[in-house]
Amino acid sequence: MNKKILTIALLSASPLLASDYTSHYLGALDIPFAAFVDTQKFYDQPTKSLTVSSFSITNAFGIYRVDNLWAIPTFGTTDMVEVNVISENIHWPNEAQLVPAGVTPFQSMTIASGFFPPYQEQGGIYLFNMETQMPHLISEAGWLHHSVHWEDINHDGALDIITARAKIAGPAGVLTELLWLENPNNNSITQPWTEHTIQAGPDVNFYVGDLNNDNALDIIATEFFAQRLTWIYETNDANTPWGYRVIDAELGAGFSVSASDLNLDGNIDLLVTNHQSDLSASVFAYEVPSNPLTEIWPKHTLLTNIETRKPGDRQASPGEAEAFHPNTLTTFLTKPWIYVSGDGSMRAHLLVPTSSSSNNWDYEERILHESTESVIGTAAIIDSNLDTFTEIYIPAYDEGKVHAYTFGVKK
Ligand SMILES: [Ca+2]
Ligand SMILES: [Ca+2]
Ligand SMILES: [Ca+2]
Ligand SMILES: [Ca+2]
Repeated sequence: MNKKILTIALLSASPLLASDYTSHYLGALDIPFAAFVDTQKFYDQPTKSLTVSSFSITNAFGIYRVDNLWAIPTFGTTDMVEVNVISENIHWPNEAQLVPAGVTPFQSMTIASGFFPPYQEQGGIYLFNMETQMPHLISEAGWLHHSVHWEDINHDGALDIITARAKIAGPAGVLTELLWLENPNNNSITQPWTEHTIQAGPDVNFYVGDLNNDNALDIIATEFFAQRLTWIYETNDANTPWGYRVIDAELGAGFSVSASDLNLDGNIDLLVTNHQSDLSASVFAYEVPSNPLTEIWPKHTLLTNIETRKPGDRQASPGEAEAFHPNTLTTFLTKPWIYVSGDGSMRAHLLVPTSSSSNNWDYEERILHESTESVIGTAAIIDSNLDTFTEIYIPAYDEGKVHAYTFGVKK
């Protein structure tokens, strides 16, 4: 074999340059009412575990933990793992996230909880001591919260919490706000943390980062009730510490937001979904302009007309969207694919870029998973066995299952 042929043979076998990937079903875990799935690294585990939040109007609530996740893709089966209870006592848990090291003198999680009444009443942010299984409410009760983000807002060396919340307030409508909870910096979790309102409007999901590299925080909120996408930014002015701008007033009921370089032009982009019951159900990308205060944020529709197939008044589509690489070796080398949990579409959708050009925002839609009866919740995307191929763990809420998929090179 001459050298040239050998080189071509090696390249064609390399997942780095493979143009396409196929998915493989690995099996399912049984978890009743599985709604949100995430991965976290617990101190007593060598690799990341799966955490699953579950809730139901039948008052079944739970946060579960699945260890030995590496065994699922490695053995091609879900039989090797077991599902353990973290808590079944928090009403309507949404995201459960490990607290960063050093914040509490023991391993703890934040549990953001609450839903529409009557599940609003006990909603709030709980610090959950994993050693004693004791939850401590550190925010005002009676609001529905979805998640938290840790950031030292007042620069005192102690991480504080940014969160968004909403309260159904009867005839007055809905109260919404983005706020931060001030860490008392004394290891105390038995008293409420001081609340600082940032901005009315944000309510469920938000992203925190520095999008324009000016060392000032940017928060992007998908306002569900006000139906718009907004930018909240840190200023240098102590009297007006936060600014606010509407990016898109035509979003519809805002749902998920994340940030990554989708078109591989070196600049971070926003990946946003709405949550609509009609054919305006969509996935959008927004580019961050060089002057985010004065310029339009260019908007691209990546997927629209998502059909809500689940019957019922409150059903809508999609859920969250997340950029990922089917093979982690191609990170930074090729455009990411996009995973979309369909929620009421009862499908898990994949968006595969059809061009490597950064001016092209076209995607081919593929259906990774389809259910006949179940809404699809928030998935976890991770290479659980470190073989460079990514796994996706997809909760099918009404089936009480978490389906596992992995990827391989298309032959
Ligand atoms: Ca602080
Ligand atoms: Ca910034
Ligand atoms: Ca970009
Ligand atoms: Ca893998």
